[in-house]
Amino acid sequence: MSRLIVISNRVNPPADTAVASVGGLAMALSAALRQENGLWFGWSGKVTPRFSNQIAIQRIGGVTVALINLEQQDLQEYYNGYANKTLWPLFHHRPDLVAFERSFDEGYSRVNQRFANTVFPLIEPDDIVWVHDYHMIPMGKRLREKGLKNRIGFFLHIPWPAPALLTTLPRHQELVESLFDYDLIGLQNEENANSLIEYILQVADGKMLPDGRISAYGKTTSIKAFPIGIDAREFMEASTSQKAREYYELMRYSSAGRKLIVGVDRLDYSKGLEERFVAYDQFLRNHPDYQGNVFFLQIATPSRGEVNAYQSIREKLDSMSGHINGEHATVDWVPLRYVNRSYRRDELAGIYRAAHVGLVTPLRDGMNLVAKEYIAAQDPEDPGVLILSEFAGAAAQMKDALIVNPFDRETVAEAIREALAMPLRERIARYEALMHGVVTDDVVAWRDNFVRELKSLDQNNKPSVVS
Ligand code: ADQ
Repeated sequence: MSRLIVISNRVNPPADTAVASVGGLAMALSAALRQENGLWFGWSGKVTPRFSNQIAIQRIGGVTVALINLEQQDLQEYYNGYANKTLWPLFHHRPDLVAFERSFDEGYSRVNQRFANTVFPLIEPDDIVWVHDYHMIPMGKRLREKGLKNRIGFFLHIPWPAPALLTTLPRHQELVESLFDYDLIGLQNEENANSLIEYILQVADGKMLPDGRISAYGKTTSIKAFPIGIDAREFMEASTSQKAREYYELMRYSSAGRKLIVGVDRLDYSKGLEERFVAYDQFLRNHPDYQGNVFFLQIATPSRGEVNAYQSIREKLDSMSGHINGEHATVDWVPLRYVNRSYRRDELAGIYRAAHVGLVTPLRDGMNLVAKEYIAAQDPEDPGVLILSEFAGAAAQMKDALIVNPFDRETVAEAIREALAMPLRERIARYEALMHGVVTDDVVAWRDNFVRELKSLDQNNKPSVVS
């Protein structure tokens, strides 16, 4: 029987669906694999002094996983290095934060090769292989070099940059060429798919074929948008669970009749937290009538703490939150609660449900699952309002949110005011339209659409059903 073999950098399914794994990829893949006969291969999160190709196969939270450890040098050069100091900032439009170092390149190639060597013997002829994200771009090529003939798909969870930006990356051609060993390449939305296609046509002298496939470097592949979703049913259930109710009550009790604005993010410069704090400060300045009647809860869980850019954004936010509270707080009111810890999913669901406004304003984001979780957790009879950045992939689908430019603090401040004052009828209309999308385009639809498309390609990567 054909299995789905998922390969990603980190493998961390939550042991219990109510418990969070912070990070969109972990949430999406564990939801996608729970109902599929499959295997999830990747890094255990553990670091050992020397690399060993020993694999630990376990079952966690309904998902079968095959785990390997990284060695210290891999962690520095591949994970903290090429993945998070080179590709992540470049793909999130932050060339100022990009570090290029030869040792990072080497670490990236080495770990991809090691992953390929280790996973290869686990793959059977009928299996479908699905590789995930920027850590693993060359994985398809490495597996083909070992003789793997199976269908191999790739999905990028983060944005694909415009060609002008990508060409600043040393050996950018090599990276893009390696994508051509996949049968299918999935991106979060059309804009990202078009950026990759544009690069292939302009820089790699590629050609679009009449059947929609694209060829370059003597090979052919397919590129398509597959917008990721959440496990909407699970999240809706979580939002009415006992734990969620406790958190809902806690938030309502502690807000003492004040309106609540919520933000939930990994602590990452791409999430626009500094700009969000500035916009909230602007809102308080523009609308003194709201002083004392509203508060903003920002939950930001530290991530990638070994990378300098993450240390400095953390320091900046500590200082900004102190300033905002110092400036506006009164003896009985704190305008900003800034929290650096993670919460269980059912706790988060209760917090989202209690919030009148969900503030999701990344500067650049592949999709952003928090926007979808916020909507799924709302009370249909008295829903909150989502404010969403136009630069989140989710904005292409969630058009009934209040869409803002996160760099423009006056616009975000005005959207906060509009959201807080929005009449019930309009809130319900927007919520219903958004909820329809969240439920229809959920994580199962995402997985099924991708896998169906991958299976439909014949051995020569031609669509076997011509529509
Ligand atoms: P991320 O950058 O991690 O994901 P996002 O899509 O918002 O971003 O997912 C974050 C996940 O972590 C959500 O499920 C959220 O609930 C959870 N989370 C965040 N902070 C938390 C906290 N304090 N406590 C508990 N849980 C918390 C990457 C891309 C995104 C893309 C996803 C999926 O960067 O653009 O949407 O992958 O493809």
